[in-house]
Amino acid sequence: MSGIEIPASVARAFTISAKASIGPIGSGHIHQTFLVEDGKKLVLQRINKNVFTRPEVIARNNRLAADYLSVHHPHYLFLTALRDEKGNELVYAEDGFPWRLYPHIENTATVDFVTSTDQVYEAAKGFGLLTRNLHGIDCRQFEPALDRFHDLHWRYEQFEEALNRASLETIAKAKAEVEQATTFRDLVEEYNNLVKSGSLTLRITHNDTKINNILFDKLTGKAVCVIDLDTLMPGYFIYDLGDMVRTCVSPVSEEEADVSRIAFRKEIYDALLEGHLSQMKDLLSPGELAAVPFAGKMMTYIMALRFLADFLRGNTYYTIHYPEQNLVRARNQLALLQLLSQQG
Ligand code: GN1
Ligand code: MG
Repeated sequence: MSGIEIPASVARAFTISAKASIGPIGSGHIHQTFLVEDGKKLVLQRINKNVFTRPEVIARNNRLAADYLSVHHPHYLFLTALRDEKGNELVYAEDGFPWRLYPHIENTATVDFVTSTDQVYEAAKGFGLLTRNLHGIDCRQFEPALDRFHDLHWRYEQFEEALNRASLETIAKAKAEVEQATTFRDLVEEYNNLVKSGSLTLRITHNDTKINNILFDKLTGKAVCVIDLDTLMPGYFIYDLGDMVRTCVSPVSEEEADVSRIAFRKEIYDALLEGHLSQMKDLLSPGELAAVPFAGKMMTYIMALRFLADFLRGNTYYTIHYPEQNLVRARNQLALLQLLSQQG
């Protein structure tokens, strides 16, 4: 259990009855998410306002996308928050934390790791379709919900800063990971050069395309819709492609402590690329297509640096269930990065 109670004022605003059964759902690292069964099933979420300091920006970005899609792709299933009785999508509890409510999509499920090429093809197609359907929307209308979210250069600087401020005891625990992380520093240069070259186009990207952010139909295995739209904002396609590579190619998730179980599955990678390009290929320039092999390395490196920086800072950002969890995650991501780098 998450240990967080649903405030009475929030339950009232969303007309959730006292009889409702409420339990945790999902495996996100940032918010608290609950499945509410109250006649019908609903998904209630407490937004972590320490991370998303301006939750209205998320709501506005999502609204822009929803309005555009309802005109240009009316049959596309885009999940939007339900409104309370006053018409608000965000309901603020007394402690200042905002809450929101979503419909629960029946007969769907998420997965934490990929088990087949069909499944990864579906997921990659699903995430690609989101960006494809939003092609044509004016990106300048969107505000970043989180600044410099996938800016590898900035993430590296944040890691260095965390290292400079960490205690000697913490650094000693993370010695091997810190050393390994610095050996991939060239990827930062590669990222900077790619951005400077101007060959990447800003599009509306999901920016959190890990495999458990897509709902699959339980019966057919088809991708039904994408979830977790907090970071729907302008970005480069390599962010979404890269995060899929990061979370799909290995048979184990980022939580796996036994690095010997991490592997690069070529057939999964190929199917992923095929699925994504089935939606994106005609939108991508030759310069963008040339950046495909960089995508997975870049996003895996970002997560290694972010997990490691959080460990060095004393675990202030990601939810952890045991003290060394962020270090384990960083080690896991560095092992995966090593494998991805061997692919070229
Ligand atoms: C966080 O909370 P969740 O699981 O949706 C993080 C992502 C990371 C992910 C790693 C806002 O996402 O960027 O890729 O953890 N989201 C934020 O599992 O930092
Ligand atoms: Mg997320």
